[in-house]
Amino acid sequence: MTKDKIILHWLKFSRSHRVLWLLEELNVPYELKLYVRDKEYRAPPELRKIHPLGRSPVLEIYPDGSDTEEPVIVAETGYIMSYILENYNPEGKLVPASKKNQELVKYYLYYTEGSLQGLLVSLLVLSKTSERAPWGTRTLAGLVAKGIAKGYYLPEAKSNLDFLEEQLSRQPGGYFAGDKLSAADIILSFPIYHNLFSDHKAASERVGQDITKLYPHLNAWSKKIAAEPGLIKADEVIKTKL
Ligand SMILES: N[C@@H](CCC(=O)N[C@@H](CS)C(=O)NCC(=O)O)C(=O)O
Repeated sequence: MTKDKIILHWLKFSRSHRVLWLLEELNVPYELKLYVRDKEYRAPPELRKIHPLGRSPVLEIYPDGSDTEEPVIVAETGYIMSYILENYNPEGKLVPASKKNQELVKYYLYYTEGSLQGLLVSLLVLSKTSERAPWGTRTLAGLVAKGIAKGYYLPEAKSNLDFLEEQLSRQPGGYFAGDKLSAADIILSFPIYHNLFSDHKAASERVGQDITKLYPHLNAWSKKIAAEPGLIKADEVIKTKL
């Protein structure tokens, strides 16, 4: 077991839950620092003391538990997850057996935040346009935002979901990289399960089609993810602390 003191800076309703899940899955000891969003849905300013971008997740690591040394700060979910797997996973848990699937996991660790997540965040931001626009301009602002979403972000998001559906349909085990849970599934859980399929009715309305019918493999995978013991444990950990 590592002697490093690992602090996870976890923000409510955020991508940081995946890091908590991974730490639980690997039985890595950690401390939690919890943050709640303000009324503008932003992270509190204290997070900027840990990393200048003020985002979550962030890990603050004290090598060998020493409080006197400068901590190692690790940001960006994909990098954080690689860092944990490389440094705190001597038994190689969650690592797929084949080289091909190991490479696929790496791909998804980059892809999820690099290509997919930004599209979903942009759609969310655009959907708030009319309520944020000055009074009197709301209808027009809403129409412009809808036009941008329809003209670019929605087709791009759909093309990514088509791609993921196709990728998953080629995996007989029903996971993204092989026949068991891997870090690929954990990182994809936020955009696919939490953002879309956990409230598939709302997501279907935004997409304009029933996403459970459009993406049956992603739907079945989401149900499996919801029942994953590591995710359930991570949810429980938070429930006791919030
Ligand atoms: N690409 C970063 C994104 C981190 C990020 O933007 N996190 C959001 C939560 S989902 C955040 O901290 N938002 C705070 C804010 O917008 O004030 C990652 O993968 O970790």
